[in-house]
Amino acid sequence: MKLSNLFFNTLKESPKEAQIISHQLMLRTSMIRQHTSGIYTWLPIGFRVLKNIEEIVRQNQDSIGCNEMLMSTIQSSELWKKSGRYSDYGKEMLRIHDRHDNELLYGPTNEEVVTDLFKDYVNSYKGLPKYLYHVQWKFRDEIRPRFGVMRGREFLMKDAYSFDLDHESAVDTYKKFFKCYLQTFLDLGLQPIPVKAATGAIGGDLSHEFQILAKTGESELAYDSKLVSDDLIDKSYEEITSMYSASDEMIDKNKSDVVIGRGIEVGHIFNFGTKYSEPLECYVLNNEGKRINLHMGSYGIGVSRLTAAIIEAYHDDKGIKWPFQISPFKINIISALKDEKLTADQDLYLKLSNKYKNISLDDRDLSLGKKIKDSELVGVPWTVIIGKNHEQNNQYEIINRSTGEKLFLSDNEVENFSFEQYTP
Ligand code: 5CA
Repeated sequence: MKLSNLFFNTLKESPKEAQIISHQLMLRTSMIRQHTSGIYTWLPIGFRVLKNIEEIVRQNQDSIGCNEMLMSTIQSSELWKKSGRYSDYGKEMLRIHDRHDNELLYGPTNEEVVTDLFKDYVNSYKGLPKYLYHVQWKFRDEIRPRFGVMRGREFLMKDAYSFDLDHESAVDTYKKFFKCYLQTFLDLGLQPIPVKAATGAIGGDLSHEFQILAKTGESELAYDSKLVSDDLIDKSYEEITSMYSASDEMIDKNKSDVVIGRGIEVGHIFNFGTKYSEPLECYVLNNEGKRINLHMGSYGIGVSRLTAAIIEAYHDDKGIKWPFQISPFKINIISALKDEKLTADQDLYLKLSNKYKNISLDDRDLSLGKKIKDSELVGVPWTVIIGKNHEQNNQYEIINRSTGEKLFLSDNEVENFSFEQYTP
């Protein structure tokens, strides 16, 4: 993309309303714009990041056999009355009346809808287990929306739902999702800490939150330092969950050998048995013709919250430092050559665009210094400068956003350079 076409501005100063660094940087780089309290427009750069995160989450869900679908944002109140949650949910639920005075709501989560859907499609135990998910906007009328998209009212969630024949098989499913979540957050460049959690409005008896460490996190955490080791993903569910980790009021202050920190909850998984399948009559018949209510779980990831959480994990005083796979642009090309030699940047742009998606070319009428500053602020992993070195020695200057290190490469070397090998 040519930056002269890109709809964005960069701000030198942090807007006053932003209290935490991710919110400040998201506003300073035109990723988001507040529409009204807790509700945001995703501007082009922010939207690119959101899509990249969504895609990594999607690939991981698909890898354990989940079916992607799309349920509506607006739901009927009927099912919620059956499950008993229509009154339980209270003021957090946005209730709407249509022209016929039917009670509708903007979905805060989808257990009821998916259970009602599933019962019509599965009637034999042979089709189980099955996993369904979607990535869809949710609305929760939070008392205190704050920190930008970190705690919004409208937010993007990946929510998956599992259907198993019995408790034992549902727990196996739960463990599968647990490991899948660890892998997802690692793929996003984050270090997840699973914490045994309260089940709240979703219900059930088995639940974990996935927290990532950040000074500005909303939850206080205490955890075994082994939980942030490199080989966590190779350990079994049992090994991992036997290590100590707790959040907020569940913290045992007398425990020794634990690290205290703050975290951001980026995912939450639940196993709640037949809590919804009973009232919504989601069952199969066994060989004696007896009704067996399905055992269910739900598994959420805060996709829009992750944009902010990743910035909390990766930034410095110059701006954002995106992990390569998340970055809105992978390489930003800046030319400092005079007009008549302008084709060198266009040539490189075309060549690199053949190899990588999402290359940017800063062709705006601005000084080299300002362009470099913007590249750093936006957090693009690599900046390629075509300047004096190119004129004199035919070399490109490559700057690594993370280390600040500069490399000087020839035409050939630039084309064959492994830009994806980058640690933020
Ligand atoms: N039905 C279950 C799992 S699908 C559920 O709704 N779980 S949840 O309430 O824990 O939400 C899942 C994830 O959505 C959370 O872990 C968090 O990362 C994200 N999330 C929840 N509320 C907000 C919010 N107000 N703003 C941004 N993200 C949120």
